[in-house]
Amino acid sequence: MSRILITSAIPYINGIKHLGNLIGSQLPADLYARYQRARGNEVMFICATDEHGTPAELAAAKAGQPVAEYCAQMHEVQADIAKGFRLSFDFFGRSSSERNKKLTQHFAGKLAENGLIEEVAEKQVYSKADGRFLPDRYIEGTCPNCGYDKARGDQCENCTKQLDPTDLIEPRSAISGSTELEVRETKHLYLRQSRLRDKLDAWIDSKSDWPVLTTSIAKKWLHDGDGLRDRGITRDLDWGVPVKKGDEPWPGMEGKVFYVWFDAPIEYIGATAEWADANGLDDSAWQRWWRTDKGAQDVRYVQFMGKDNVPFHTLSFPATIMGSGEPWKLVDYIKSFNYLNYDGGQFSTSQGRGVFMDQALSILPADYWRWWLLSHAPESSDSEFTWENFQVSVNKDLADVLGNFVSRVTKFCRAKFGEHVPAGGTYGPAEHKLIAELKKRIRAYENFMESMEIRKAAQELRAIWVAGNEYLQSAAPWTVFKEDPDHAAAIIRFSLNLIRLYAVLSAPFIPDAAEKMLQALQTKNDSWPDNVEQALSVLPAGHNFSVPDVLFAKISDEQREEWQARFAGSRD
Ligand code: B3M
Ligand code: ZN
Repeated sequence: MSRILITSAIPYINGIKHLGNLIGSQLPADLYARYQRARGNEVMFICATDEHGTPAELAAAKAGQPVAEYCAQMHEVQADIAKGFRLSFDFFGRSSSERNKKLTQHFAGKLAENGLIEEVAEKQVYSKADGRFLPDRYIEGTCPNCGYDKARGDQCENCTKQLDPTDLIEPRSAISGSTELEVRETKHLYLRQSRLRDKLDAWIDSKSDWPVLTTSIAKKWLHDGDGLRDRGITRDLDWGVPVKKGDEPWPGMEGKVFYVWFDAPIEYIGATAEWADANGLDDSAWQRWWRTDKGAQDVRYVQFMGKDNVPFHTLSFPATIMGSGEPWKLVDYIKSFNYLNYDGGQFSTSQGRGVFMDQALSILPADYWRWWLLSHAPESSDSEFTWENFQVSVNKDLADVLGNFVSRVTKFCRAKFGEHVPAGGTYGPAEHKLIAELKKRIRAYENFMESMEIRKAAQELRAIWVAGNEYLQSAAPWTVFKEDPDHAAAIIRFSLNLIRLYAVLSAPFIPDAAEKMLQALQTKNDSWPDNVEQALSVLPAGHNFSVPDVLFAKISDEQREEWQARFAGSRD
């Protein structure tokens, strides 16, 4: 049994995420977590809301709520939606937790002890109209790297470059739109990550098995850019982790907070500590996942994120961990994703374009979305959601192939043999041929799941469903029954066992349907098919079952057109 720590990038607290966000981190992380649990491994799957900094402050101001209250409320909203999508976090934490505050201050203290923090008198953009400094997202303008005109003060969404507000061309205030800006002096802490360049470089070089998308972004900012220049890790904001050196005050830094991107990844650790607290466990329970001197040397740590988050996870966060000089667990594998586009354009939170997580669940159950999103994950390039493609995928893969198989087998059995697994006959050449094919395909499926090649895993799973359908079609128990009911009984016994096998294999993708299939078969046996022959004899003759309700309803053309029109504009 292995121990696997899985984290998904933690979504900003400001508002409900769209389907592009979901497939960019949380959903593939959930797939992997479910699969690893099904294989009997010990999994710790962590996510949280990212609650600090300008995104939270701006959204709370817009909602007319105090920021703490806004965050508490939005955390519950996001937690509910995550449940709706069956995201199986072991814990869904909050970066504003006491745990994260203490850990963030602890790391800052260690970095300072190790000479990796510098106090810099810095020039910052000040808005006269707003009467305040404008850090990060409080300021927008044109990206000096790619020319995108809606770049934010902390990062360009378009080219992923990390920015400082003073880098922007033609800057304007995100609060008032004012361009009456001036540069004033203020003091901030800088993380001297450039000192860790060689260490980071060697570390990334040692990760030859990482996806190209991950290493190419890391290398780009390590070498061609100034991605590793020393960066400010404090801000003139009210909302955030107060700047302290461990438990000690930090003279000159009163009233300032840490930058949201400094404390956000630390929340992966913070949320694991929150998990221990919530379960009445002591510190050793979370430390065995995070401290290599306390058990985490045996842990494999995998992170999931969209490509825009890669620089922070390959450079800044590892710099924090390495720079602490303490034995914290570094990530072993980073699975990153391109973007999912929406119907000829981009999903956009700011413009309300696309389908948002709550809206998706209001029209169809989670499994429909999970299947489409995972089987079209933007792995090697950006991918696109269209309603036509969604309709085809759901109707063919889920309704015609899987759903139809389950329905035909259970209904035919009920009609001819009753609602129990029929006795008689034996498995013959057709069954053994399918077993041989399944053996190959299941091993391939396992390999793709292990290596997180999600589209290929989905393709293999679909092929496994198709193989069962083809078997049933050619075995034709409805014809055989007239001449040789015993033979028909063997075909149906085999097919009912296939349904159980499908439930087990499909559960990471479509957990609700898998659960319904097992319930209909009245079995709790969800053991992984290490041995395919045995797996197809789990349900013995005489075992009772019931015919389940339709697993997947088809999407009609009318529905598709209605949704297409409904989601054509922007939200609100
Ligand atoms: N909240 C960005 C995002 O939601 C940011 C990720 C933090 S991961 C530590 O895409
Ligand atoms: Zn750019």
